[in-house]
Parts: sequence; structure tokens; C-alpha cells
Amino acid sequence: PQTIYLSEYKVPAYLVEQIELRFELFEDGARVHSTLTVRRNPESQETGKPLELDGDSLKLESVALNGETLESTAYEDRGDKLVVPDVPEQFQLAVVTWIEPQNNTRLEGLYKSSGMFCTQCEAEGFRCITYYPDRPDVMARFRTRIEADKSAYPVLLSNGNPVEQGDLDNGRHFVTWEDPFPKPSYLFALVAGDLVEKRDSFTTCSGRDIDLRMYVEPRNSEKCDFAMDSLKRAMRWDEEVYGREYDLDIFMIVAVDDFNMGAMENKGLNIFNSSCVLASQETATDAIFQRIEAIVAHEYFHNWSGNRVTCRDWFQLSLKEGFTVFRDAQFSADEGSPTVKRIEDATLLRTAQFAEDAGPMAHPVRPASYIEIGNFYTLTIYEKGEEVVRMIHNLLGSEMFRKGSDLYFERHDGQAVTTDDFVKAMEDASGRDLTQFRLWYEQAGTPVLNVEDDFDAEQGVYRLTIRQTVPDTPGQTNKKPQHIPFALGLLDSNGDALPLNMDAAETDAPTERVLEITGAEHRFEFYGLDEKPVPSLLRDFSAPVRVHYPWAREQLLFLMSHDPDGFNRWDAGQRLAIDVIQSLIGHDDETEIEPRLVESYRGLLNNDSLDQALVAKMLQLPSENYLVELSEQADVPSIHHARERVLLHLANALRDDLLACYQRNNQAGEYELTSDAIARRSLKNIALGWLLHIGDEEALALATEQFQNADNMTDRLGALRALVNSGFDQERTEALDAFYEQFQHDPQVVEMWFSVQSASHKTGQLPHIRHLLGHEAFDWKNPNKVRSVVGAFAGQNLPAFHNPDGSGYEFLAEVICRLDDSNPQIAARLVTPLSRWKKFAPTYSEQMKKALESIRDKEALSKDVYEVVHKSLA
Ligand code: HT7
Ligand code: ZN
Repeated sequence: PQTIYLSEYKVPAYLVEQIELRFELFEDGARVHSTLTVRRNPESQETGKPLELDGDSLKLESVALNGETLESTAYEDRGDKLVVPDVPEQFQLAVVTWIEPQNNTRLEGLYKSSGMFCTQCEAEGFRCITYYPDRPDVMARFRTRIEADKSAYPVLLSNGNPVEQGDLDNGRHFVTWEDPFPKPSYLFALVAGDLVEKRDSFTTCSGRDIDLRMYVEPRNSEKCDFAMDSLKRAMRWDEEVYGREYDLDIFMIVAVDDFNMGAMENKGLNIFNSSCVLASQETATDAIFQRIEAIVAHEYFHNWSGNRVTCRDWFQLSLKEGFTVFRDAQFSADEGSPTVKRIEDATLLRTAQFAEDAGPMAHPVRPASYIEIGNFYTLTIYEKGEEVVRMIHNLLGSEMFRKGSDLYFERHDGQAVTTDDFVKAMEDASGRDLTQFRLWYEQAGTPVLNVEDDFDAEQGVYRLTIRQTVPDTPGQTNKKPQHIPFALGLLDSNGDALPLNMDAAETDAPTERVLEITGAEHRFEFYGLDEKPVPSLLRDFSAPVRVHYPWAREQLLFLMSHDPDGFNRWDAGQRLAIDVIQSLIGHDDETEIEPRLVESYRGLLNNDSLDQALVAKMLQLPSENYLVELSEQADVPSIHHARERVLLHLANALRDDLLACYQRNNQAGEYELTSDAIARRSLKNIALGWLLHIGDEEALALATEQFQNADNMTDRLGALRALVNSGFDQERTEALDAFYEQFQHDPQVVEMWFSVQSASHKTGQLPHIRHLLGHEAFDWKNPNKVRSVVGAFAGQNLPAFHNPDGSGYEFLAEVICRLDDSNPQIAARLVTPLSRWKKFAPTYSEQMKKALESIRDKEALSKDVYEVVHKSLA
């Protein structure tokens, strides 16, 4: 397969002003008539270049130039390209293709899901519909006519506004849609199905009434309210915080069951994976409600950061994704607890993105090359990209950042641009020089900060020395120091915040500063101190870096209870727990477990003055995945065993406190989705899980009662998970059977049922995983089902996946090869757990490598899987 390089970017030789599409949808296929109004691009140097249109899996029926049907000698159909050598300066090209959506298992282009037609065109799906210059810098106005059987497909949707509709012969009908905003082909969408419509409306800041509509299968009609409400809140928020008003008269959301990712921001017609939009109290957990709120907002925010201003090429993907994730994170923080949101985001980044950045697929936020762009919808592009935008926000401050964002939208409205254009707008609006900062887009790898300190008691000066290095990554060595905003505070022994006097004459200094680290080594001095302070480093996780500082356990315990920065309170607790767990690895079971850890957890369990959502986060031990990420040569059984020892020790020692915490938070009353109610449910379910883990009979009775009588899914699933992870075999089986019996008709709940079992080290052993693959509710063609069984097993059930006999790896390789033929995007994503093979102790890594080699040797490997496997083995 061919590698595409950013350095080889050329402006398009031809531009498309207008595209008229006509879809004839049938059960055995679809005919697509496409008429393009094309002109040569005056900015292109490639004069005389033939017209080249992209295509994939298309059956070409005819080509006409300016109304004249072309002989087959007048063009070349190369399969992946349609080449027309002889074209004038301006012309109309009409192309007719035949496609088979009913056989499209890749879920790219036009396909069928639960009897409805739908599309997914990002990144390169439009070429599976018709021949077209399928690149984001070709922006055209779309007019789309859809024709289909009226009774089977009463709802026909596309981008923009409906302009015409009517009946046709043979029980068929049509609707025509027109989108006035020029857009790249990746934002095209079509939906046809028998769907119910839920309506609402929104009045914009300038007084325009927008029609809001959700389209779902009839059985889901009661699961739309939360997404609709989230949409309206997101629309208002974007007006208030970014000054962005919605631009069409109608905004539509559609839910589909078979979808490769979470959702898609098609202009005016967002398409969602059902699991990311449908929710009710009885079927969705609090975490799912929060995810829906964030994703609905994310897709909506793309209307400006992505659609009105889009990417010039796919190397710029983080331009829209990093900025939009930042916007949705700000929205979620404003709607809930900012500290908890930051903890969740930092956890994901430190556990999974840092791992990606240290692995064989490491790439910069703006990659320099790729083989298959589908492999670059990564945590680096999304989450690290978000952190990069957040750092600009931290460096400029809210006001200047808003000025920069206004300038960016105004300057580039209707254009396809680069990450550099974004940074330039921020520079121009604020007057700051971000030259060095741009390295965040160019250099892969997580910067490491080594922090040392000393206190000069005589002078009353505290010195911090910070050294930064950026590790080598595939294809990148000897990297330059980056520009890092480093938020800091100092505490005295009473826990009071100290003024950060940075020169001897300074008085009234602030108690928190954002230090700017730009060189390989910096020394900072703080004056006027009576005693050595306790440093609170990288507050609120102000940059996506690893910080090494020789923490003493007393310092961590102190910060856990005194740091005014909520994030660092939590982080201190995590560092302490990590230190305790790591100190047990490789030692026998007689080794003492730090008694102060127990006391600090007791303090947390009984602390009702602290934000209870933060307490719930602080009670959770670092995950096995994070402990693996922190090890040099991970030995999963040892990590699992050490973590289990700490968990069991804490649960035994705190049994009465846990029970009291459960009782206190198990309040009767109306179900609410407030932060406080969510925190209470979270605390209660953590307590229940720990108590069942130690086999507590009283807790078993509570869990059984909660499982049977819960009025919401958070509590029902919390009890189910606690039972599944307990040693109560009979109760576990009964609960799993009862749960399936009750919810078997709801695919989203069945997916939870699958993943609870697959992720559990009690139930998720390989024979049971294979059994789940044969279950009546499992479907290889549905990505959510694959993720909930195979993804949960390989990604979350570390002891079972890393079975020393290698069976977990062989199983995953077998699944990847099977899926590679039907859905290569999903197959490639599943390679991730194997791709980190070098991270594990030799007995594991050798077998992981073998599994990768067996995939590499499969015949007719897709380029998606080829790229990940070959880079992993390199
Ligand atoms: N921009 C969307 C990306 C997406 C996607 C990419 C590849 C294959 C399938 C896909 N579905 C959606 C989603 C987003 O970031 O908002
Ligand atoms: Zn996005």
C-alpha cells in the first residue's frame, strides 16, 4: 500500500462548484446519478492535468461530458480512479454508478442498518457512492434528490433544507434537499427509512426559529428527550461562549445501530451510533447520559469548528477534532463538575494516549504521513489535540482566546485550512508569539519533566529545577524542547497557599502561577518563605506531560487533604496508591500494606464537606491499564495480584465505613440527573462493589435488592457489576440471566450486558468469551457488539487477555483476521492491544509478536490492518 505524505500536498487541479445527486434506492442496490459543475483551479500549477475522480467499489454505468455520453475510450475506469483526459476549462460531467448498500459491511459510503439506508462519508466514504474528487479542500454546493419505495422508506433525508417532494409511479416517492453552504464530500449524508420523527425548536440569539428533529426507529421513540435537551443547551452555550449561531433552518439527528464510531457531524444531519444518543432512566447509566451530552454537543459544535471552517487535508484532522473536543470539554465542565471532567479527561489521556505516544503508532498531532487515514482517528488527534488547544487557552487567557477564535472563524469562514492557520489567528488576535508552541503539532511523544527542589533556609528561598526531554518516537529523534505551561502552587505546613514571590522585592504575589517552560532546563526561585513548602505541581493538569518528582508519602497524604486544586488532590491520591501497589509487586503476600493509605481512604469515605463527585473519583484505585502504562516491562498477573491485594485490604479494613457510605447515599426519592445525585449513586456503587469483592453477606443482600428494585440503570448495572465481580457464583448467574431476560430487546442494554461479562476477570475467561460470540444477540456485523465482547476482553480484562498460555492473543488475531474481510476499520482498531507488545515481559511479548505475525501473513490484508500490523512489528 501507498504512503501519503503531507509534504506532497498540492492544491486540487479542478474545483467542483455544484453537485446534483439523484439516488434511486432499491432492495438489490442503488443507482447514483451525479452531475458535477467543474472548473479548473486557477491556483493549480498543474495545467493540462487530466480530471481524476476517486472511486471505490463502484460499478460505472455511464459518463457524459457537457451532455454528450462518452465512449469508453474517452475515459479510463481504473476502479479507484476515473480519469477523463480531455476536458475544457469549465464543464459539466454526469456520472452514473451502481452500488450495493445491502452488501456493504464496511459501513463506509452508503449502507443499510436495521432496514434503513444511511451514509458515513468521513473520511473517504463518498468515493464508495460515486466518482468524485473526494478530498476536503474541494467544497461544493449539494442538491440531492432521493427516490425510494414510499411505504418502506417514508422518511428521506439529506443535508440542508427540503425544497421539493412528491409521489412517483409504483408506490415510490422522492424528496429533494438543497444545502446552501459549500461543503466537502465527507460532510454529505443521506438517510432513508421508516423512522419516527420527534420535533422541537430553538430560537437563536438573533431570533431565528430553528426546527429541531430527531429520527429514530419506532421502538426508540421514548429515548430521545435527553439528547434533544442536550442539543438545545449546546446551541445556547455555543452562542454565549463562542458567539456561534446556527445557520440552517433545520437541524436533524438520526440514530443508527450499525456505526463504526460514535457519531458524525454531517451538515444539518448528524448521524449517531444509537448507543451515543438514545437514553432513558431505565436503560442508560449516568456515564452514558454524560457521554450523550458530550457527543451531541461535540457534533453540534462541529457546525462551526469543522463544517463552516474545515480541514485542508486529512493531516489537519486535529484542526477540527482537537478544537471541537476542547469546546465539548468546556461545555461538559460548565454543565457539571469541572474538576471531575478534568480528572476523567486526564485519566484517558494518561492511560491510553500516553501509551499510544510511547508505542509503534506514535504520531504528531499533525501527522506527516499515513497509509490509511481511518487509522488516524486516534487519541493523539482528538485528546492530545484538545490539550494543545487547551494550552493555547491557558497561555492566552479566556478573553484573548475568544478573540483568537472569533478571528479564526471570521477569517476562514467557508475555507479549508490548516492547524497553522488556527495558531496564526490566535497569535494575531493576542499578539503572542507561538512559534515554539507549534512544535506541539509537529513532534510526537509525551514530554517528560524531571522536577527537583531545594530550600535555602537561611535566605528563605525555595528553588525548583525543571528539566524537559521529549522522547524519541518512530521516525523522530533528537527533538527540540517544547513550550509548556506549568501551573504551580506552594503550601505551608498548615495547608495554606503561599504567595509565589518570584523576586526578592515582590510582595502580594499570587498564590498560583502558570510558569512557562521553554528550554531544556529552567530554575525558578520563590522568596520570602519560612519553611520548605509542599509543591503542588502541574495543577489542573495544565499540560499533557509526565512529571517526575521524588514524592514522599507524607507529601502526597498532605496534598490529598489540603491542596486547593481539586485535580491535584485526586492526583496525589493516585500517586500514593500507585506507589503502594508498585511496592508490593514481586513481594510476598506478607508484605505490609501502607497503613496510612487505609486511613486516608477512611477520611475520604467520611468526608462530607468535599465535593462528593470528587470523593467518588478519589476512592477509585488506578486501573490495571494505567499501572501497565507506568511499568517498564509489564507483568500483568503480578500487577493484577498487587492491585487486588490493596483493594481487598482496603475493603476489609473499611468494611463498616463502606456500609455506612452505602446506606448514607442510598436515598429513596425521585431519580435525578444532578451532579449531587450522580455522585451519590457513584459512591454507593463503589462501596457495594468493594463489599461484594470481600464476600460480605450483608452487602450481598443489599446488592440483590438493588438489582431487583432499582428504578434506574446506574443502580441496576452497578449491582449487576458488583455481583459479576464477586465470588457469589449462583447469585451472579441468576442476575445475569434475569438481566438478559428483561432487556433482551434493547440492543444498547444487551451491549452493556456483554461488556460487563467480558471485562470481568471472574466471567471473562476465553471459553466464556467464545460462548458470548455464539450468543443469539451477538452479531459480527455490528461494531458495538464486537466492541462490547472482543474490545472489552482485550482492552479491559487484562488478566484473561494476557493469559500466559498466549490463548488471548491467538484469539484476538483470529478475530481480527475474520473482521478484516468484512469491516477493516474495526479490525484495525482491535489491533491496538497487541501493538503494545514491547511493553510486556518477554514471555508475553514474544507471544504477542507471534500473534501479530500471524495477522501479517493473512492473505489479502486490508490496508487498514496492514498499516497497524506492519508499524507494530517494525
Ligand atoms: N468526525 C467524525 C469522525 C467519524 C469517523 C471517522 C472514520 C470512520 C467513521 C467515522 N464516523 C465518524 C466524528 C467526530 O469526531 O465528531
Ligand atoms: Zn469530532
